[in-house]
Amino acid sequence: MMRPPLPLDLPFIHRCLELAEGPAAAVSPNPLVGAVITLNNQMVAEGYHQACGSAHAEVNALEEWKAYLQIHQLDGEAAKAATLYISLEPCNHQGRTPPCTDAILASGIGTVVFACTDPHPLVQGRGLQRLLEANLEIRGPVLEKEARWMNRRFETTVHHQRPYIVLKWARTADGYLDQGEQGPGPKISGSLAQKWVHGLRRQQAALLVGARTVLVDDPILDARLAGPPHPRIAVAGDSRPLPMDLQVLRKVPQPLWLPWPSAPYSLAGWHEILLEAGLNSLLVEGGLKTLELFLNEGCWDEIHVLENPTLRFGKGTPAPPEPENPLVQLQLGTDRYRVYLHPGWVPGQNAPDLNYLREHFIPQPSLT
Ligand code: AOF
Ligand code: ZN
Repeated sequence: MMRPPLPLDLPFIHRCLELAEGPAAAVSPNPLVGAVITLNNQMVAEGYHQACGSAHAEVNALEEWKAYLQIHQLDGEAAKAATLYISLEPCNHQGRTPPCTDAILASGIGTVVFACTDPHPLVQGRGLQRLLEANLEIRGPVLEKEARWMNRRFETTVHHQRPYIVLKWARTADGYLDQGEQGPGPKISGSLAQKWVHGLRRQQAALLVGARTVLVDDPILDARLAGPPHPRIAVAGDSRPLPMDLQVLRKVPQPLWLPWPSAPYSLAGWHEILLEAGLNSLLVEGGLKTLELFLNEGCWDEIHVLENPTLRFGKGTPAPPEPENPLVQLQLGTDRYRVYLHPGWVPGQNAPDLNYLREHFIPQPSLT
């Protein structure tokens, strides 16, 4: 039977979201999912989806549950009294892994509480339906906006057939990205901001830079200050080969190549290539021309700007204009940090409320 959630469901679904929220780079193109199993309102098992192709969250939690049953010498009757909490409706189809509904039914667990349904065309309520038909009690949705927001990369691919797009740039106090003809110039951001950028990188499936930026800046483009997984590297440009002694090519000899769009500008081709490669999110790190491709089409979800308030170049490549009303504005070490959310994301409607969103973008203590 489908029932509305109970107040006691909230903390357990909250824990599912906490478990799930990991490095999105590892699970792409899949969603982030967390699961908890309770018995008499005590948490006895938990699990999360760790990487694309590996076991789903509920399967991992069920493994722990089986061990709990054995240790405490409990039988099937205990399973009937147990509740499985899950941040996403269980799948009911054979993908890279078998349907989770089979595993849930085999476990004999009597109640399932979910945060949100799975928008994947092969699921869309079918997972819940199957469990209902087998007479399980189902409660939900719980924290639906928060759960969908956590999976905004996955949701964007399903609903808009494109990756979730994050633009990022660093600028001087007088509004320059680099010193233009004179080369990149001194590093703009301080060490704390760089650490934060590495955290932002490992949350996306891929990093994109223009070929010219790779040549001129010779960046390393990984997430070493935050740790693995490192996102895939994509390079935009014409097909001329780049010198193999560039730092990024020494590490990743074959980056994903995105041919520069020809007139009229269209990013649709890039979206196709990225989705085909299983990449559900993209951090665009420049240069200006590459950023402008996305800005001119209004094709972005988040913009992150780091500004060094004491560094001035006087001339060079101007930073793109910023939208109005940053969602977050704070000091990050020696830098000013601003985050913008595309107006298509409306707090309280297709995204969580403003306070939740702001909190979401405040750097985590582990990075400070
Ligand atoms: C769940 N629990 O933890 C996840 C789900 O190829 P597969 O087998 O990994 O299936 C991927 C699809 O399964 C993915 O598109 C999404 O619809 C769902 N993800 N479902 O029950 C999980 N990660
Ligand atoms: Zn599944």
